[in-house]
Amino acid sequence: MGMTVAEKILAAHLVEGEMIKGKEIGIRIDRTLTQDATGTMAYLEFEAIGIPRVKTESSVCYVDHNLVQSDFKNADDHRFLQSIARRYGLFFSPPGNGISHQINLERFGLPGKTLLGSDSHTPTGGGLGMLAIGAGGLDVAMAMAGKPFYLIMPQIYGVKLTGKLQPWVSARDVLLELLRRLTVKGGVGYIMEYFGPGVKELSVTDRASITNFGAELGATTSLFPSDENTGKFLESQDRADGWVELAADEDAEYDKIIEIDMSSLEPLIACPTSPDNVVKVSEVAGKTVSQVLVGSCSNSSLRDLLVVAKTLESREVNLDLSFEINPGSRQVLENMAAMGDIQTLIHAGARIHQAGCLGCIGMGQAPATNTISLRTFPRNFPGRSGTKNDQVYLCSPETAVAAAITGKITDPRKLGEYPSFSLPEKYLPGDARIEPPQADGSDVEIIRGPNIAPFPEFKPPPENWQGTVLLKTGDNVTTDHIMPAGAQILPLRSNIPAISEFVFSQIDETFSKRAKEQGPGMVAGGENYGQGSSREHAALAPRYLGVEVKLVKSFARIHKANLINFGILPLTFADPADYDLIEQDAKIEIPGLRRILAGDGNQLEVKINGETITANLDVSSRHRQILLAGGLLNWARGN
Ligand code: MIC
Ligand code: SF4
Repeated sequence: MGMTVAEKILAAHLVEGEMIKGKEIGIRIDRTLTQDATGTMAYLEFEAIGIPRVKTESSVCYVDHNLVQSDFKNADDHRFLQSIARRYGLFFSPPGNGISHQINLERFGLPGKTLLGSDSHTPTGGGLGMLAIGAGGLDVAMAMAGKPFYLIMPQIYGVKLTGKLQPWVSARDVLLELLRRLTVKGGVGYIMEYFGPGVKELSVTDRASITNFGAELGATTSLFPSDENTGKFLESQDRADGWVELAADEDAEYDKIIEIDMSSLEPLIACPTSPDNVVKVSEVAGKTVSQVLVGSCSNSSLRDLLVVAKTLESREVNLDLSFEINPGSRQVLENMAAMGDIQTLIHAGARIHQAGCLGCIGMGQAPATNTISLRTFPRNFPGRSGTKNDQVYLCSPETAVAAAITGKITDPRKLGEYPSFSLPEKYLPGDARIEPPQADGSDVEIIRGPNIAPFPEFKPPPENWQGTVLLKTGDNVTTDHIMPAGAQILPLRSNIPAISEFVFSQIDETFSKRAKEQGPGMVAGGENYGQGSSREHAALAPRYLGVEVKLVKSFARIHKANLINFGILPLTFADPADYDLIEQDAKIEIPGLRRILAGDGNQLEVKINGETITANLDVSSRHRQILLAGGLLNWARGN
């Protein structure tokens, strides 16, 4: 039987297991990326593994998230990361260079390679035909140490693209349509693979915008084939020698297929507070907007900013709103400047920021109280912008600029003729500040600021587990609920005792205090628990507070892997109706836990205030060893 592109790349990198859907496999990782907010912890973990130099083909350490330096903490972390890169043989991309995923497209990504990144939007690289997967920092640290990356062999969801996008409709609307149809859980357990005649109508950056936003479907990753457009893009980046053609075999079989006729799409928008709350722009048109932000790893390539600049030629930004541009990279900024389009943006009234994540993760740019903010970002989870009860809508650059002009949500087709623009045959590289690895970094001193706390130690689980339900949550709880980000909390990413004070603070401000007082704890939840970010802090910080068990209806992929890595038992209800039996403060017992972990049974008994229910323990034998050891680092040290 023929293979899909994803299956071909997996087969070429398989080092453990068999490619049977639903079974665990281990794959070789060619390349890694980290960003600063997850990177500090990933490198503390890498140091704990004790390898003198990264063993990958190439590894890049980016600083793109924590850019606001309101005290010493972020600046200290930047210097720590630079010294780590120099010591252990990594490329280093300093603050101001741009977002990891955009720079990976421009300067590093190649078709057919595997990339593991400590950020959930790593699949952006799938626009180039890369198998690019997001994971927790510890998994990335293991990959840098030359160890395989383990994942459940996903099913393949074929997305057949036909037709051609109409003026004022762009790649962003393709994924908004998929989110509308499939929801934020629709991709769990799948790789989304794009095929069909519509593929050739999309440039690499359009494709990357789609594979990036595909993270919101909960998919393991998303990818496109590598074709002539891929070759052309690499050529424009002076990297044509890395091009290989990659296509699915004629007789490849997809586990599911969904078709999108791009000609029939119209501008779409995700309403507060979930990326799948999608309607046509025309349905919410007329609402007053106070802020429009164009940027983020979803939509800040040169193409995206050019369409905005060209639309603003001889137009002005509405006086009642703040219109802000967060360029994806220094390369984008430099090319825009060389083409003269920065001037158009400045003249029209845009606020132009340094390249980076910024407001996308609440690092500044919080919107005003009770006002609408339109963003070309991938996430609008509640409070993520930094403002309580925020009203963030997610849309394309075209819809964003239409609102910037009119001051209201506006169908961009109302603006008249679509602007014409062309992309450079050769981009200015904009990579002068990317520091290559040192030949020998063994003498480099690691610079640690006072905010960098040592990695906490965790004990293996007892034979009979006893604890208390510390919190009961609903469906689709995000990692932003569990471990919020934002300008106040993000600088604590390298200090687990300090950041743990904020665990679940969005839902219940007393959580961390109660957890510390009540001893071993359990958190109960609904479907798709832990969707969103790859931040392992959403497992590590609760574990530090004594959360040792999670019992939910279903888990998001990366979060479940992070729970296991830090020795938290990931259980699901055998009968989802049992969710109703659980209440906060209930007493929980799991008798014979170590015996069960040491065996191969995939169900166990959980006593809730003395009443017994059955829970599923859906983990591999490797996971069992890790859980028995109290986490991956303990396990790795003992092996
Ligand atoms: C996000 O978009 O949520 C982040 C911030 O980039 C996270 C990583 C983090 O929390 O540091 C992600 O997507 O994994
Ligand atoms: Fe940065 Fe936002 Fe992309 Fe996350 S989603 S990497 S915060 S730009």
